[in-house]
Amino acid sequence: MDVGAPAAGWAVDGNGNGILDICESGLLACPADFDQNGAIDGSDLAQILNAWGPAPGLPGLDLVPDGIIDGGDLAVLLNAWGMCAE
Ligand SMILES: [Ca+2]
Ligand SMILES: [Ca+2]
Repeated sequence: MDVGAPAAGWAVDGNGNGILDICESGLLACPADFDQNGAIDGSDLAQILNAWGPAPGLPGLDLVPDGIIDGGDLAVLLNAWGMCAE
């Protein structure tokens, strides 16, 4: 297990730049805050729902990186629902 990988599913470099995606945004506590407004809310939920299904080009939205936006990704978002910890 690499340092900085809190769970196996998060240790993904989806855009291939050599930096784990979760380490890249500076919003480690809030990976599901897609619009980066400081809260996981309806607008973030809408992005998940709009992208629902196969999503090979959406590593940011694919919270459980398996190339598909599905219930697993939705669950991550819902579990983190609310204001983000800074
Ligand atoms: Ca948000
Ligand atoms: Ca997924």
